[in-house]
Amino acid sequence: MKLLEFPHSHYCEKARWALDSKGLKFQAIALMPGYHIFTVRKYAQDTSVPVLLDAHHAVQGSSAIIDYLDNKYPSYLLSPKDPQQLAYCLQLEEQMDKIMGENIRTILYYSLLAYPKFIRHCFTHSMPRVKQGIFQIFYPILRKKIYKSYVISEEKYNEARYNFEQAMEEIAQIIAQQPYLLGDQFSRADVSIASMLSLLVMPEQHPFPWQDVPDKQAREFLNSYKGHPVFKWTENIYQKHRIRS
Ligand SMILES: N[C@@H](CCC(=O)N[C@@H](CS)C(=O)NCC(=O)O)C(=O)O
Repeated sequence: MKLLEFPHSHYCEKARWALDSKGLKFQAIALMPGYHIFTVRKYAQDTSVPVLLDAHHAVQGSSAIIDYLDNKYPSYLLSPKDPQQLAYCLQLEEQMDKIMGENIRTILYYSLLAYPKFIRHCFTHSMPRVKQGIFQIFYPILRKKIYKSYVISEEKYNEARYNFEQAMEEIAQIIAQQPYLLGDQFSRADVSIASMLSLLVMPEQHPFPWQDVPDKQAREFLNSYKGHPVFKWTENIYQKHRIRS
């Protein structure tokens, strides 16, 4: 199996985690941003990663990848079997993939796009030097594209800060009562939300080689959540459940 990815992407981390949790061997293939659309479009309708390639199947999107893997490899399930729990789980996953996942991306890119070396590391650390050089050359174009797609404006940044905070409080209320988002059972909801927060927590069990964040505003944002119960919960979930195959 192959996973088309951007190494630092929290949605790609979610897909990798699902593969690892089932003990499946796969090759993660980092794509060059911008050019990725030509590769991804060979297999899928949209241009986004992750995309899982398994024999004759191409599965795009982190949630669809979990659906596919649970269906094909049911001996260890991430989806709950009970239909009511499943409906709640999928709704929470979808909501938090959006509110946590999209907003943390906006917040971090807002400050960090000004640091080409840092962004180059995020996308190309596993690539040969020549590709890193190509990334550097095209970065000014890519920077504008990322800003336009994911940051948009200062107003959107402020909205993202507010919405992210609300989502953190919502999750804090759930995990105050129970160890996992569905109660006593570890599930895809935990994988999803912990993955969305991997960019905040930067856990050591995560396969990405984290670098120090070069920007003061971004550092202040990250540090402001260090004592938060959901930050600690994410660290614990990573420690207990992020086993790499
Ligand atoms: N809902 C999707 C979101 C995936 C997504 O937003 N991927 C971003 C990277 S974080 C991407 O590939 N962006 C480039 C593009 O859409 O062409 C999922 O869960 O996989």
